[in-house]
Amino acid sequence: MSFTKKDVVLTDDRPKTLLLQKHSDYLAGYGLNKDDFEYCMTEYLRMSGIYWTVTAMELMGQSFRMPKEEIIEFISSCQDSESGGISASIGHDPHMLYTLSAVQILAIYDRLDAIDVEGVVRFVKAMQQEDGSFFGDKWGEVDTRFSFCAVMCLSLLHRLDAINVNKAVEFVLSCMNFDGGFGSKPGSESHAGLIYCCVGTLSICRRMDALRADELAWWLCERQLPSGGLNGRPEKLPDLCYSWWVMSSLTMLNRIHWVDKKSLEQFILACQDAETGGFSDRPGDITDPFHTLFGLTGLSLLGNTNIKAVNPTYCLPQETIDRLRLEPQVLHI
Ligand code: GRG
Repeated sequence: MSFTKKDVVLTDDRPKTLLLQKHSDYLAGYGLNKDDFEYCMTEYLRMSGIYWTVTAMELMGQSFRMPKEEIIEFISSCQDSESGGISASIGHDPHMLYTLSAVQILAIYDRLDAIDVEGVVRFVKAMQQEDGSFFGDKWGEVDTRFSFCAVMCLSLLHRLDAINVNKAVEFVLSCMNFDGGFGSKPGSESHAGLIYCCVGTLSICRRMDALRADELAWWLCERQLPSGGLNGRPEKLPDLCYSWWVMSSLTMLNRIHWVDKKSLEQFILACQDAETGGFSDRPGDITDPFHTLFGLTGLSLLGNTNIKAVNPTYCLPQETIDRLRLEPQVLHI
């Protein structure tokens, strides 16, 4: 019996070099027409969309093309004065995901003074539950993504002391599975996106010692398919964004060399669109800012020197992390 993995084929007409200028033009033009259908349909995640774009432009050295003051003004109008949390767009409900994106953008811009920092701290603290987990918002969904949002957000504000860090770590560790991976809550299937969140939480809280590093890294490197691309869990197609979720985790685990870097690089380059600019999930699909960021960050982790260094824990330019004097933990063995 033979087993074939679900995969894609990289045809010879796909791009093989990095098209930086195209990506800068694509992102600079994205959202210029506020009536555009795709732009309107993504209002519910606008704050994260701005984070993906601002970070990608920074990493390409193209930040001067972004309307910085307009973005800062927008972020401050999205903060809810009562709860202190930040929403995806004006008039939406505050949520941990968008609070983190807003803080990340302001960290890049060195403009954390533009929001009520104590309000953000109050919001994040109020989301922590008795078992150490975090709600995403007042409606009470629990997910390891929100644990990561909480600790990353507070660490960028130098206010990790506001929550019970030991309990936050304890909850994340209760989500560890038999394969060394993590899911969204205790007993949930291991998934590379959630593994990034859990490893990132432990990196910020400096508890990387609690991981089963070899087992976890083995599971992560098994995500690579014959095309060179990575999937997020067994039996799934490759998706460019796992070049970030998997490779950032392996970088924090100091085991990035367990993946075939050359074939992953070829897969990432093949996901570029030579006409429109930007990257897509798989070769030939429509591009978007989310995959454009993770294509660039994936290449940065692989050592491409045309892109600035990205920090594997924070998914922010390393220069931002250095300026804030943050020291996320990376395994040395
Ligand atoms: C600072 C970069 C950064 C992120 C903040 C929100 C968050 C923290 C992390 C999200 C991690 C995550 C869950 C990523 C997965 C995203 C994704 C492609 C989900 C799709 O799920 P499925 O089931 O995908 O459709 P597969 O590939 O398994 O079919």
